[in-house]
Amino acid sequence: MPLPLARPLRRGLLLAALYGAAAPAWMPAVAAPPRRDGPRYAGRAEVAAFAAEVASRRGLPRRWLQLQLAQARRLQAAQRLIMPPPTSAPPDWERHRAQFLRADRIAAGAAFAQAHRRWLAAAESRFGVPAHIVLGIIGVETYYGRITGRHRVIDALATLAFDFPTGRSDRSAFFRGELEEFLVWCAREGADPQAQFGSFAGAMGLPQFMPGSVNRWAVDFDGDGHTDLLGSAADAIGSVANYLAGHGWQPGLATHHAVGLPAAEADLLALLGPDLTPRWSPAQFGERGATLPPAAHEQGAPLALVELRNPGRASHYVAGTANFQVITRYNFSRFYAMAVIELGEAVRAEFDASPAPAERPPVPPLSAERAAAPGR
Ligand SMILES: [Ca+2]
Repeated sequence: MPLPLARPLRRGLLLAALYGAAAPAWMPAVAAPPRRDGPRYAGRAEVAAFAAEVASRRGLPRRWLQLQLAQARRLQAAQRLIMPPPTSAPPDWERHRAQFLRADRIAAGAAFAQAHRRWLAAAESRFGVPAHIVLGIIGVETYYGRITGRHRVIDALATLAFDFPTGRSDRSAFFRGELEEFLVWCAREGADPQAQFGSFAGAMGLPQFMPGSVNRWAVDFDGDGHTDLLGSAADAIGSVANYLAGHGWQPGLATHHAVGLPAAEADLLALLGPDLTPRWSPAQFGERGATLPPAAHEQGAPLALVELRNPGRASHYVAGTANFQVITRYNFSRFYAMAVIELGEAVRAEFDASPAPAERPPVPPLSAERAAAPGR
């Protein structure tokens, strides 16, 4: 294990600063980091014990771990935002959809698709995950790199590991694990733990992977020797596709089909399962009085009736496949999955409709892409 070196992996931010307004649309916006005025974690007995545990468990230098953790500061925003709001509005699919299916986000997605089309094609070829699904996830997560989080990851994770707020189920053990994974990643990459920025919960980069997911699912898709989900759109694209493939994505299977509802409420209730697991064949949908397009019958794959609620108004329904459920492994929410799919489809349509720029360089053959993208 090489000794960790200070190499901030924020090439995207640095490039965006250098290029100014000419920076490509997908690049992260440059924003001043928030003030860091919480108390440091130096001197806390449980932090020192954690450093010793991680040192022995993961073979990292104990002194380096202690030095890094001692510089972490308690982040009030993490404590506040990890708590659910006191009065949250009931789930509303149309409102949720409207947050993401906006013309500006769709245009940003088309620009991102244009800039990185060869990596999207390479990821689709290698992992079987369609480009528009990857585009939907990166667009919902970070607006194509514009909103990747302004909090120091080490502050966020240390706060939730050692000062998880009371009043809800304690998830500090999960965040201790994520803090450990973060330090392992920094050591492996030679990245400075004090210079990594992400969400209030420690999610990182264009796809907002938690550090444990970075270590398990992220890939060095551009083959530069580093796994960099913030500075390398190629790595982000390959990593999202690898994550979905690793969670059971079935190449060629649609995510969902339109569905006509049965007339009888008993049939509707029967088709609405307890979760998103596809339990019914298209023929069984038909027996319950639900109608499906020919493609659903041709594919023949099991389906789940997915309700997307609109309080006070009619719900929206689709027939979800196993691939719909796979998207919820990224974020456990049917609204999330449907927003990813619809944003991805809108970006694809925008990209397909936009004229090819005169200066668009030729796309290398996919075989060359595969050669440039080494193994997981
Ligand atoms: Ca890379």
